[in-house]
Amino acid sequence: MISRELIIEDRRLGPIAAKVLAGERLSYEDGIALYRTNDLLALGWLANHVREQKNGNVCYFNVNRHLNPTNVCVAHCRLCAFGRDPDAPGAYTMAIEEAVERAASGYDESVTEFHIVGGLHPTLPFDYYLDLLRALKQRFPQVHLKAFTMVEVAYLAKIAQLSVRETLLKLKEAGLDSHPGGGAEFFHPRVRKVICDHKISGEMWLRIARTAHELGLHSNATMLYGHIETEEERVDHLLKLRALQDETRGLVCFIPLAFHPANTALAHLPPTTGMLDLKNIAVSRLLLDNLPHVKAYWIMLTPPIAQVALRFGADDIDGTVIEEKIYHDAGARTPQALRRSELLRLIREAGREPVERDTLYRPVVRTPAGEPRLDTTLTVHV
Ligand code: V47
Repeated sequence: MISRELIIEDRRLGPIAAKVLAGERLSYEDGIALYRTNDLLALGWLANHVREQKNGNVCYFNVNRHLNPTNVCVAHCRLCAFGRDPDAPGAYTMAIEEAVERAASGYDESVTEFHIVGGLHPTLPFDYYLDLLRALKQRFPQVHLKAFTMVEVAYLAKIAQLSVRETLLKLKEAGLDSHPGGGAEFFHPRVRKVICDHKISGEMWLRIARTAHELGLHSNATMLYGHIETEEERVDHLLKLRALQDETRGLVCFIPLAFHPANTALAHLPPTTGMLDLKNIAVSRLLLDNLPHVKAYWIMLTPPIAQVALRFGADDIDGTVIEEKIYHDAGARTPQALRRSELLRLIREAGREPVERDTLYRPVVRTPAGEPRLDTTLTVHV
C-alpha cells in the first residue's frame, strides 16, 4: 500500500511505485517486473499518475489524413500485409497529380497533417519523392507533411546515392516537416530477423532518427509488439528510445503498435489481447519518462480499448486518419476513418478534455468556418 488511492496486489510493484511517486527513473529490471505483473489496475494507476503529471486531464487528437503513395515494396517483411510485388494483384503507385488529388479527397474539415508512408519501390527515382513533397506543399501550404519512416529515408538515400544527412536536407528543402514513428518495429536483432529481416537494423533506425533530430526534424517512434518478442526485448526497445531521447529530445510521441497477423506471413500467430495492449501503453508511459506523449492509436487498438487506454497512460488518440490501409490490409475491423465529432465524443466519454493539436502538439482552434488556427492561449506540451 503506497497511498490512499493506490492499491497494490502484486507486492513486487511496491518499490517501483515508490520510485514513480518520487519521480525517479525506472530501471531495466523494473521494466521487466512491470511487464510480468498481472496487477493491471496498479500498473494503470501508476501510468495514469505520470500521464496526468505530464499532460493533466487533456487528451490530444488531430485532424489528419493518411496518404500511401505506393504499396509496391522490395522488403517483403513477414509482419506486413500491405507491401506488394510490382505485378501482384492490388499493387498500385500513384502519379504525383493523383497523390495530390487523393490528399484533397475524403473529408470536409481542413486537415492539419498528411501522414505519408509507402513501400520501398524498386524503380521510382528520388525525384518522385521530392516532387511529391513540393506538389503537396504548393497545394496545401498550411498542412504539416509528416512523411517517410527512417526505413524509407535509408532507402531514399540509397537510391539517391547520397548520405542520410544530405537526403534529409533535400527532403526538408522540398517540404518535409517531420517523420512518423514507423519502421522501428523491434530493435532487437533476434526479433528483427524474423519479422522484417530485409529492413535496416535497429541500430541504423536509431542512427537515422538521431541525424534527423540533429537537423531539427522531430519524429515519433513506435514498437510493434505481440508476435515473438520477449518481455526483455520489449524493455530493451523502450530503453534504447529513452537513451536516444536523452541525447536529442527530438522524439515527440511514442506509439505502441499491436501486431495484426491476418494476411501476413505470420498469420498463424494469435492477435494481441486487451491485457497486453493496455500493459504496453502503461509500461511505455512509465519507462519513457522523457517522452512528452504516448498515443493510443485507435485504428489498431479499436476505439473502445483506445478510450480505456486514456486512463492507462495515453494522452493522445491519433486523428481522423481518413484512409488507413496498412492495418486494414492486415485484417483490422475498425473503421478507416473517424470524424472529428466522433473523436471528441470518445475522449469526452473517457472523462478527458479533448484538445485538437497540430503534429507538434500546438493546440489548434477552429474558426466558425471550420478552418484551423493555432491557439496561442493554451500551454504547449512538446
Ligand atoms: O511501421 C505493418 C506497422 C507501421 C502491420 O507516427 C503493422 O504518428 C500491425 O508507424 N500489424 C506503420 N502493424 C504505422 C505507423 C504509425 C501509425 C500511426 C501513427 C504514427 C505516427 C505511425 O505499421 C509499420 C509497422 O510497424 N505494421 N504491418 C501489421 N500486420
